[in-house]
Amino acid sequence: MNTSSQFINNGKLQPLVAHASIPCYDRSLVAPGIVHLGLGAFHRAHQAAYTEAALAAGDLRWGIVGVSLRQADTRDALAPQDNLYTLAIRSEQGERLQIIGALSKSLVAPESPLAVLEAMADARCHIVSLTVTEKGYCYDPASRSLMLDHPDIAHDLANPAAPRSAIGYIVRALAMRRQKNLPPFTVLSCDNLPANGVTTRGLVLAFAEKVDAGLAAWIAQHGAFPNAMVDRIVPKTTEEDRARVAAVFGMQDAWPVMTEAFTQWVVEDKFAGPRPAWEQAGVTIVSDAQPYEHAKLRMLNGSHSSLAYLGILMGHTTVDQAMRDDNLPQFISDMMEVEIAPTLSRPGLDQYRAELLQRFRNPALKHQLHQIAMDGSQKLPQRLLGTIRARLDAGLEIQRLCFAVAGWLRYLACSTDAGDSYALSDPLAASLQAAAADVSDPVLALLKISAVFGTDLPADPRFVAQIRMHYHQMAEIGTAMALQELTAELDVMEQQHAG
Ligand code: CS2
Repeated sequence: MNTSSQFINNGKLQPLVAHASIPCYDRSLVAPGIVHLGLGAFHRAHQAAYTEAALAAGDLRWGIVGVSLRQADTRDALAPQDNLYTLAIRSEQGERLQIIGALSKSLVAPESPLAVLEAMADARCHIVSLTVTEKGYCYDPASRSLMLDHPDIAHDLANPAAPRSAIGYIVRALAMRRQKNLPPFTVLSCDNLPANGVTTRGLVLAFAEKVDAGLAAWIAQHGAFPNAMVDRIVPKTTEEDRARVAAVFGMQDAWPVMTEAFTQWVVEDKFAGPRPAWEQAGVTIVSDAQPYEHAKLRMLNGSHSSLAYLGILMGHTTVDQAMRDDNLPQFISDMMEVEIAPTLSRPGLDQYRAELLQRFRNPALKHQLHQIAMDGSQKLPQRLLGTIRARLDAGLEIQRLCFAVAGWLRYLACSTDAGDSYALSDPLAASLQAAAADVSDPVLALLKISAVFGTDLPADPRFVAQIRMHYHQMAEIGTAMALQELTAELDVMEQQHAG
């Protein structure tokens, strides 16, 4: 294996054309049209790839200034290689490599907050996009209201000129633009939140109102926060991935990104100013993204989280491995078909389900269940609990959804059924773990965490009874056996219904 110590950069792209597509435009002419907060792998495999196509089509206004809000690792990896990186698109058929040039600059916010604010307040910047994960919004997941006592929000309200949080940066930069008589940028959330644009708008306005009522009114009147549904599976890059890219190139890429061939982005046509011609790169521009976003959060992410919690308890490691389990794939497929799809309004749900199952089976991705399992407190409300509420309102069965939620409660005890332990990564980890260890009634203690379950679900006897039953069944006979029994029972019930 050739593991040269040379790194890719602008001057070393030509020899790579035999192995990868490379930027075909003059990177030195690109303007900083987008500031992106949250420079993780997902952004680099998704929005940056669409923007790369817009740049390649000749519109050089859309270079991306990527901002890491916490760590320096991405900037440290990418800046020495002129912010170039490899996108490796993997399927069962093989791998396609593309070098992405859309990232013009990478910044680390805690090191240079002013540079970040100046980039956002630059007249050439028209869009501030975000992938800061659910917890980066500093909101209460159940009510989606800004947590004024969140340490980052409290800090930013006290020091608005030197923010830490994404919301603090956005409000400060908008204030700077207003002062400069510039129009606001469009705030484009690309996280898996329900109504991500509307939700972000609510948080930005709640923060702005605390700082300056005039500013809040200006944002409310002129600001734009389109909702968007984003979709592409992006597992964490491993050392093996780096070595593979280096072996092909004969040159290192400090941080390539791995993904699947499938990609989707549905964005509402509600921009405050210009935007890239993303539709020519395959983005679907719509007037209302909600049907897509609901379907994606409930079908894809709901299934993903269920696979993660149940799969981990059963001893699986990756999504494709869990999809080779004897009972899990059928359970997931039935959960989507019988319990989730009827709550949705997007057309083509049968085909969507089939595509999702196919994507989950992709053996080339090695998507770790623990990656999906993290931050469950922030994910469950929109992935599973909203669906449960919709079904309860309609008087419908919630068995499979509750089995998955019970799986999360069991997962919080940090031990697989075989007794292997793991760490819990969740902003509410301390209270979740304390409740999971409650000696008298762990289920009740967990369901009382209102940031996750609200106050309605723990008060609903249908929900509580289902969760209790599955939780105790899993504890007694193990997750695999509990799943097998549930599947057999539901098969009989559903056949009787059909007959
Ligand atoms: C996953 C998502 O990590 C997770 O929670 O469910 O990142 C998922 O892979 C993407 O939303 C797919 O678009």
